[in-house]
Amino acid sequence: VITFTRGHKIPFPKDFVFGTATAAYQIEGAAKEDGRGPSIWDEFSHTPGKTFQGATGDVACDHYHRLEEDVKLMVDMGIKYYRMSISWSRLLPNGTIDNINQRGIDHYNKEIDILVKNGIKPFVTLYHWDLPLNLHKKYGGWLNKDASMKHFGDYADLCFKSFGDRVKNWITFNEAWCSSVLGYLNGVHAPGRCTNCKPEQGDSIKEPYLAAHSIILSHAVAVETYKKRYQQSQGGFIGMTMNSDWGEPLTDKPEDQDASERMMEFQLGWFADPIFKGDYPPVMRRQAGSLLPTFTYSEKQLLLRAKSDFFGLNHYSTAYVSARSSVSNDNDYFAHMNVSTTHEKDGKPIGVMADSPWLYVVPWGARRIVNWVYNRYRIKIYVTENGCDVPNEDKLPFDQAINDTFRVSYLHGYLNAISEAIQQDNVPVAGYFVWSFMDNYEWADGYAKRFGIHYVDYAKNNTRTAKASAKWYAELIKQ
Ligand code: GBH
Repeated sequence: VITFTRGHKIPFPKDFVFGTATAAYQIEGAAKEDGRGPSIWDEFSHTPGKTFQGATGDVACDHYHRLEEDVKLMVDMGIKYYRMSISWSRLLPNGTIDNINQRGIDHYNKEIDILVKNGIKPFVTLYHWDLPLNLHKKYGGWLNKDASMKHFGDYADLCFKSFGDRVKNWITFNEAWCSSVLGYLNGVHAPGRCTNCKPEQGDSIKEPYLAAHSIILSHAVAVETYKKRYQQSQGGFIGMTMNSDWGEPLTDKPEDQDASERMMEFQLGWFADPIFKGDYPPVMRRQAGSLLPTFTYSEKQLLLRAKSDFFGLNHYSTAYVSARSSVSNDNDYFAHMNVSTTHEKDGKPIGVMADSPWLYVVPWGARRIVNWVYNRYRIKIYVTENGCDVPNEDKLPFDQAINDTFRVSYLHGYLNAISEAIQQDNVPVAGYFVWSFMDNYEWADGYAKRFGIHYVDYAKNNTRTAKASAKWYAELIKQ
C-alpha cells in the first residue's frame, strides 16, 4: 500500500524522491584548475561560431569554488536529493586510467561529503557529454567501440571504487541520443561532426549509429562492473538516462499512430531496447538495415547480464507526429525514422511556447510518456530531468526574472501529470528532478537560456538568488 501525501494538493507517494539536477560542464567552471584535462566541450566551445556569442564553460557558475554555498541553498529548500555529474577529465586528464589526477578525486570527495553531511543524497551521472578530448583525438571517441568500452569501463570502475561508499545511485550516461545525433549528425554539439558543416567533415549517415552502439555497450560494461564488484557491498543502483519528447499522433489515422510509435522507438527504444531487451527495436533494423550495427553473440549476452535497475527519463515537451508526407533522398537516422513533427494542429499550438523553440508546455504528454516507458520495459522510472526556460527571461530585469510564475505553472502541471500517472495508471515513477538547480551554461545556447530555479547573476560575481519556483518547489517538498 502506497501512502500519499499532498504537496500543494498534488499527491505523491511518501517516499517519493524530489530533487534537482545539474551537470559538471554546465556549472563548475575551473576548466583548467587542479589538473583537469580538456574535454570535447572545451574544444568545441572555444571554436568560433559553435556556441551563442562564443560562450564557454570556462567559468560557468563557478560552482567548483562554491560547494558550501550551493549546498546551503539546497538545504534552505529542504532538498534531499541532488543529481550531479562528474567531469571525467578531472579524474583522468587524458581519459585513461594510467594517469589518475588525485586532486580531481579529492574535489568530488569533498563535494560528496558536503552533500551527505547535509542530508542530501547524490545521484551521480558519469557522463554528461564531456568526453576527455584525448580519447576523441587519439582513439576517435565514441566512434571507436573497443576503446570506448575499455576507457569508460575503467573510469566507471574508478568512480564506484572512490565514491560508491557514499553514492548509492549511478547514472551511466545522460541522453546518449544527444551525444549521437547532435554530436555526430547535425554537429550542433561537441564533437561537432556533420557532413554538411565544414570543416569538420564526418559521416552523418553512419556515425550516429556507431556512436550510439559504443555508448550502449560502454553502459553495459559499467553496469556489469558495478553488479559484479560493487553492488553487493555498496548496496546501490545503476541505470541510464534517456531523453524524449512525447510524440502525440497528429490524427487517429493508423499511419499517424504508427508514426508516433516509430518515433518513440527511434528515440527511446534505440537505447532502451538493447539495455532492457538485448537488441535494437525491430523497426529500426527494418528501416536502417545494415547501417545499424549488430550486436555480436557475446555482446548480446553482456547486454542481458548487465540489467539496469531503473529507467532514467529526461522529458521536457510534446509534439504532434505524423507519417512523413514527402519522400526524401536522405538516408540518415531521421530519414529512417520517417516522421514529421509539428507543434500546431488546425492552427492551434499544442501548448504555450517557452523560451526555447523546441519547448512547448504540454503537461499531459508527461503522463503519456511514462506510461509508454512502463508498458514497454516494466521497470521503475526516475524522471531525471524536467523543467523549462521562461520566455525572454534573460532579457528581463532581475526582479521580474526571479518572479518566474511561468516556471511555477510548468512545474505544477508536469508534477501533477506525473502524480496522475502514479496514482491512476500505477506507473512506478519513483522520483523527479527539476532541471535545473540553477541557471547555467546551456551548451550551444551559451548563457542566453535560463533553466534554473535559482537565478545566477553572471555580471555580478555569479550571485545566486532563489526564484519563486525554488520557493514553490521547497513548499511542495515540505508538504
Ligand atoms: C537537456 O536535454 C540536457 O540534458 C541538459 O544538459 C540541458 O541543460 C537541458 O536539456 C535544457 O536544454 O533544436 O535540434 O538543437 C534536453 C533534450 C534534446 C532538448 C535536444 C533540446 C534540441 C534539439 N534536448 N533538443 S535542436
